[in-house]
Amino acid sequence: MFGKSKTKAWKHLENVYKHFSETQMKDLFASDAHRAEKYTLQLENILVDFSKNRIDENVMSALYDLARERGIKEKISEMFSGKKINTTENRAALHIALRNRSDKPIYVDGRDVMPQINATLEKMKNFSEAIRLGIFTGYTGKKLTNIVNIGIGGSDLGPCMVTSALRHYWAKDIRCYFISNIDGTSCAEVLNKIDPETTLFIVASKTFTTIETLTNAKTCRKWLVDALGEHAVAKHFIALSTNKEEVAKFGINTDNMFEFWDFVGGRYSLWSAIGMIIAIAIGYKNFERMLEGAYAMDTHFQNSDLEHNIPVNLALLGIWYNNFYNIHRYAVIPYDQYLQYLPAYLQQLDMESNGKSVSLDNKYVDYATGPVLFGGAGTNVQHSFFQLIHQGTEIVPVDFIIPAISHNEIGAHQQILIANVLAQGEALMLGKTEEEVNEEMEAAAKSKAEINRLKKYRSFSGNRPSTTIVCKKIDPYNLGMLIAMYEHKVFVQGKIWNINSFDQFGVEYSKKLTLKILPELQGTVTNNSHDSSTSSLIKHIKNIRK
Ligand code: G6Q
Repeated sequence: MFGKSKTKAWKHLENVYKHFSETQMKDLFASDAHRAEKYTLQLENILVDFSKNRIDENVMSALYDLARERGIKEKISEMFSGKKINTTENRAALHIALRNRSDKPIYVDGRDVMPQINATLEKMKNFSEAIRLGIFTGYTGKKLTNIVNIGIGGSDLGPCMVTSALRHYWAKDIRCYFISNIDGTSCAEVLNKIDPETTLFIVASKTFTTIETLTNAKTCRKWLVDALGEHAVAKHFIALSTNKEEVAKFGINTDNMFEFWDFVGGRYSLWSAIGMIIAIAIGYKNFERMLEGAYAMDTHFQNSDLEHNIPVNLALLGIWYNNFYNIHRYAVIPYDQYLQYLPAYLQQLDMESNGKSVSLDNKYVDYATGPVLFGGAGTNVQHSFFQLIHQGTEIVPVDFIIPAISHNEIGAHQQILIANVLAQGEALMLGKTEEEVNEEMEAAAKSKAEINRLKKYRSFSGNRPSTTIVCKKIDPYNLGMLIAMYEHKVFVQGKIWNINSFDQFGVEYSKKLTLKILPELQGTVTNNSHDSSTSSLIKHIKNIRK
């Protein structure tokens, strides 16, 4: 496709890079009073300012050419049409159907998937309302107010991130908990806090075969049965899955099962039944608002030209750094405490989708694909890894996300928060020269010797890229837009790299490896086929646990 056997647009970009790479953003700002305006896009209440990136018109036009060459518009249409773009698993990728608010049908194998999606949404609506109103109660008749989601990966990160992001919208008497890790601590810490009579367990697993989730669910089931008896299970356990058979085998009545389908990838599933805990916490109306927000972004993504398309622009910036500047990392820093889990969520979305090395043409790629993503909530991270982002030898492009209005407007908190995020972006871009340090220190009456000793340490190279995403307020609608924006960004990058963003054989491989070692640890099997490190670690740990 490209890489070693480079395409025209790719070669052109290499050439553009050669001439542009040393350009300083502060010079571009100085020479163009309209730069911010030129590189800002807005969709409803979300504004994306990408002017503090190492780009100019020439660079962007070459990047748009690459997107055109890769047929991005056509590929977007393919996804929305229900084509089986997940070729290695022979599946469509239809998370967009889950939030399709139009009357338009979407076909897979000639069958419209919308009726089943809408039927499940209706069932979710009824169930979540019945819980919130205390109509569906626990076995002893008490209202179910402790909602525990048991799931991992895609069946945990999305629901956990969204419920945390929308904490402000929770019903007053509802408490949400998440059990994901197989570490017994994960279960123990939650079970210690809740009362069986008022607890609903939601077992969320697409396959219903994931060892962590099933083990955690079994432990919780036993805890409940010990307290209330076997008959209580039907009133305290529901399942979210694509696998009816396994749900029944586990002992959850399939009447209490909320279905989704194989065309919904785990990391794209929070819009489906997997979002049940969200609907219970914030109410179905708000859940629906989130779907509407995502739909607004979907519509924008589908209909806007490349130049005005927010996810496309974000994707192209990532390609520019990853494949031309050889910067294979980026950070997402939400300046909002409620969004603290967003980086972890995006880490899965991005790294599981585009952490691939084989192209759709069944060839090993000879170019970089998905970058390493990390992040955390600001301002906290300014006091930890931001040192490296400001002065380290690694360049880390950053996405800053900031709501203009907080759900907790207390005194000057929000203004101080906003001042911090804007200061970071400006400082990263401008930097500070040794001359500027010199002047500053002279003004502070420092000695020549002192200035010479410290000026290098106190200077900043600058020209460090960032994108600032301002959201009016983190409400369900805007959050839906924001998440969909990142989903589509990842999609576009996958298409440019010509990889399948919708499979995850690496995740499945780890699941299998564990099942091989487990019986050895339990002493039921001996196996001599490991490398010597693994074998001696097994032996060492078994000795300690004797
Ligand atoms: C997501 C991945 C992975 C998956 C978990 C849990 O896209 O496939 O994170 O969600 O491994 O799988 P189950 O939902 O099947 O338990």
